[in-house]
Amino acid sequence: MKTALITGATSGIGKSTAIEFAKHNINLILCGRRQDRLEALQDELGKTVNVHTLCFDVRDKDKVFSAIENLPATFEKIDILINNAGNAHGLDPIQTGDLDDWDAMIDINVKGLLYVSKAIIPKMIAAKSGHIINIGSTAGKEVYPNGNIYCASKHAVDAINKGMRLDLNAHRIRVGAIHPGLVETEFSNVRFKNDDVRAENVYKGYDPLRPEDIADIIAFVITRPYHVNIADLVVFPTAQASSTIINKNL
Ligand code: NDP
Ligand code: 8X3
Repeated sequence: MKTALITGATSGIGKSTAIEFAKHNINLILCGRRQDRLEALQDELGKTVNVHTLCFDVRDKDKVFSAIENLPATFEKIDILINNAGNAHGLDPIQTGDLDDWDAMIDINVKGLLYVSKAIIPKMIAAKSGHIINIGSTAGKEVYPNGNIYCASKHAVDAINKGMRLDLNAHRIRVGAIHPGLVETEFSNVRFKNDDVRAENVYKGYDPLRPEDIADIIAFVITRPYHVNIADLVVFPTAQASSTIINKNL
């Protein structure tokens, strides 16, 4: 049986991916900061597969490394890494953007992804196999008004994904990114700091992607034969053509 480590497993895309992977009999290492949610998922999915939980903030370099270095023996070999933890914080013009929001996005979406990857890649190199999926965003392919630093963080994920694929090619490790458009999760609640009405409005008037849609695609990607590496995949809801063109009349 394979083992997958999923960051940001407590909500949205990460949680749906954990549920989908359990259906594929993949053992799970589930990560996030909300211990109660990790425990609830462990109770639910532990009926089907082996589940280990790691509660850490991806910004905390020491905790990331010590958690991954001290995994129980049965979870030491990680076949699949889903680098998913991340969020937008704020939606402000560059001239009025909040410095703490900028720090959060760069530290979580970029540096956190790097810390987790750096802790796991040596294990994959030693095993001469592994599959890393980086969750980017359409915000990593284009820049939209007021998206500035979130878009920059996701452009960084796009570049890191390409760099990982080049450097890990000699080690037989598969690397690819999935770049979703609008997915209804807790993403906008976080972006708008729990202004739930504003968050709900983001997804009103059209049919957005659901986290299960992305989980389904991730499951497809990881179940291809080993010689197939899906390198880069952009997924919009049908109603969306770009970050700013959304057809609310479908
Ligand atoms: P959610 O807010 O629903 O989930 C975000 C997850 O990331 C949570 O599990 C959260 O867990 C975790 N997380 C956030 N900050 C940290 C941190 N500092 N340390 C550890 N874990 C953290 O959003 P989504 O599911 O939508 O987002 C998942 C990924 O998908 C993100 O990278 C996002 O940028 C990307 N994405 C989302 C899109 C969307 O429209 N929703 C579109 C394109 C990409 P906890 O709070 O428990 O730590
Ligand atoms: C999330 C999608 O358009 O809100 O990455 O940036 S968007």
